[in-house]
Amino acid sequence: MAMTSESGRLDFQSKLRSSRKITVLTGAGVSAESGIATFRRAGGFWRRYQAQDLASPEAWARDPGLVWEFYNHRRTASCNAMPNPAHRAIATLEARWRKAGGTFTLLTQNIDDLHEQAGSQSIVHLHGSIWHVRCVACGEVTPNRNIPITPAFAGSGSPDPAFRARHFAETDLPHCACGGVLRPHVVWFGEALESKHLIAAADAVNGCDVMLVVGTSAVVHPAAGFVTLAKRHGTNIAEVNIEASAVNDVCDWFFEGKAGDMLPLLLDIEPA
Ligand code: BJW
Ligand code: ZN
Repeated sequence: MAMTSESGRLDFQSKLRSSRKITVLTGAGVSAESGIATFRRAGGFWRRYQAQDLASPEAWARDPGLVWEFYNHRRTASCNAMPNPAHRAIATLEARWRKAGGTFTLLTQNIDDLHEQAGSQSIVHLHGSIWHVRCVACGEVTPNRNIPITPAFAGSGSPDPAFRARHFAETDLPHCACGGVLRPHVVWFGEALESKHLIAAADAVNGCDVMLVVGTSAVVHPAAGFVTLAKRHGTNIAEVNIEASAVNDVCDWFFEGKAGDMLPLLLDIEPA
């Protein structure tokens, strides 16, 4: 749909103000202004790889050291990043709605914790967390903020295609107390999202008055499917993005621009 006009913005804000239940879906674009790379297009390259090609069980099976190097680099970027005005505007909206007795859920595809740092509370991390690891042998999930992930990865992870890559041996990888190799606790292509997250997302969509879709290309399922599901439930949907996403045609409003510029203005309202 075409970019929403000024009167459309007022229409959106009026609808939002009278909403009891709000659900927000975010993607990599919401963290872009915090310096965290997106997945697709030009911004999604790490060395000669497209980011989503490393976020796969096939890449892990082929070369877990390379995958850990990629995540080690992203952990460093996430550690150095700060929430931006978009994260803060979403957190403020939640606080206002909670105080007024409304319901608010943030569904994020992002594995960083910038939403939490901004103060968001009701968050569903659909694709996992960069700050957790999981044992491939016993399945135990543990928080882990080590940078580098093991001493062998010190100084590794440069995204520069000219970087002289080295091969990491099995002994260089992080290990669980049981002896199994640890992997990032994230959801790769072909892997199932945690059922508790799918249930929470379905609950958030069910009966929601307004859904806000921010900074996602909306090509990855099931996350993108929650937008079309909301539409089928009769929810009004607003998109904030620098370009139209794959779900743009089901949106009632399209606010074209950077999330950090648009959200503080759009969400500067109190519940009715
Ligand atoms: C700005 C901005 C600014 C920039 N301001 N905006 C139905 C149909 C078709 C396919 C499928 C389907 N159901 C399942 C599939 C298969 C697959 C899939 O979706 N494939 C499609 C790509 C074709 N899905 C899966 O495999 C999922 N699993 C599954 O369905 O399992 C079923 C199963 C059941 C039972 C047993 C076994 C299996 C899993 C999907 C996992 C996705 N994982 C990743 C990696 C996570 C870990 C990590 O981060 O490393 O998730 S891939 C990657 O894509 C990552 C992201 O969360 C996700 C979405 O990307 P996102 O956030 O949209 O980023 P970009 O880069 O694409 O877009 C950025 C946007 O921001 C752009 O629009 C910009 O314009 C915008 N932007 N700057 C505002 N400043
Ligand atoms: Zn283990």
